[in-house]
Amino acid sequence: MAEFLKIEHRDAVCICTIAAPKTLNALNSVILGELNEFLDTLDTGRTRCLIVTGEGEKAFVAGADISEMAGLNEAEGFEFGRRGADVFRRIERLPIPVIAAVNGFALGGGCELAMACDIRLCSDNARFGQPEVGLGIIPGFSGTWRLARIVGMGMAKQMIFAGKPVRADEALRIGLVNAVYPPSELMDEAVALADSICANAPLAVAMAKECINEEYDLPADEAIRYENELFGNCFATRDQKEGMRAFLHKEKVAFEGR
Ligand code: CO8
Repeated sequence: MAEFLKIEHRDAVCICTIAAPKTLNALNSVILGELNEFLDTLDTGRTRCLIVTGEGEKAFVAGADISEMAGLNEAEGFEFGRRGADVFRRIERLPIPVIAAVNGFALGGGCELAMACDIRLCSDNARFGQPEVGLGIIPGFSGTWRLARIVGMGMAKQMIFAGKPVRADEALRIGLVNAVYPPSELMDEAVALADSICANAPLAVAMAKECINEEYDLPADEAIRYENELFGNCFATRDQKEGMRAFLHKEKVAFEGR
């Protein structure tokens, strides 16, 4: 039984809530371990979309736990960073889409967690930032890598060097989030988006995610070949046969993920 994670299943949607309210959901090594265990047991056949959020209305995740990091030596700092980065990479590579519902502060490791998700939605009171240099460290859960890919080098460097958080409207403007909602509507909107994803062919969604992730760093011709390969693979699935048959017969389709 997890101490800091609340897991709820709503049909094919799973909601994972980080719940450490005393520290605004800051990530300590116990939470990182619980996230790993959750990913070990997540059935991505049954669950077709995952939503990650934080408990309460104030914070998504206010960073890595500063009280735990304060006494670390160099080797321990390396290890703590590696553990967080590994969990976040697992989230990024899940064969199902992951939506971050950012309900308040997403600072440091919290912003990095949101960035490891495929899609970010936020409440209008959200704040995103990488304030690490103000603590004498750099982003350590792959923020230097992901932020530049999402918002571009210039804005990533400004956010990381100045450490000043951006508000929800600015996060929307720079493409760090896809949409901003009143706090009371955020989860309903996240679930509605998840439901619309779940209605589509799961293997096709998984292959589309893999293509977008893996092709990003490939030279153009290799990337195009990669997509071509997976496009061909779609035609070996029942979902493709059933989806196209249903379209041609003007019927609704319930994809099986086969
Ligand atoms: N770690 C530990 N405790 C925290 C954290 C945190 N990141 N954030 C908040 N808390 C605690 C506070 O200490 C406070 O505890 P207490 O009630 O016992 O005093 C409680 O949560 C409530 O916080 P505040 O009283 O500060 O609430 P405010 O509304 O005044 O401020 C803020 C909210 C602005 C979010 C403020 O709490 C804050 O600035 N928090 C720290 C944000 C931050 O710097 N985050 C980045 C941390 S570094 C990081 O994430 C690095 C990731 C990579 C790690 C690599 C490892 C090697």
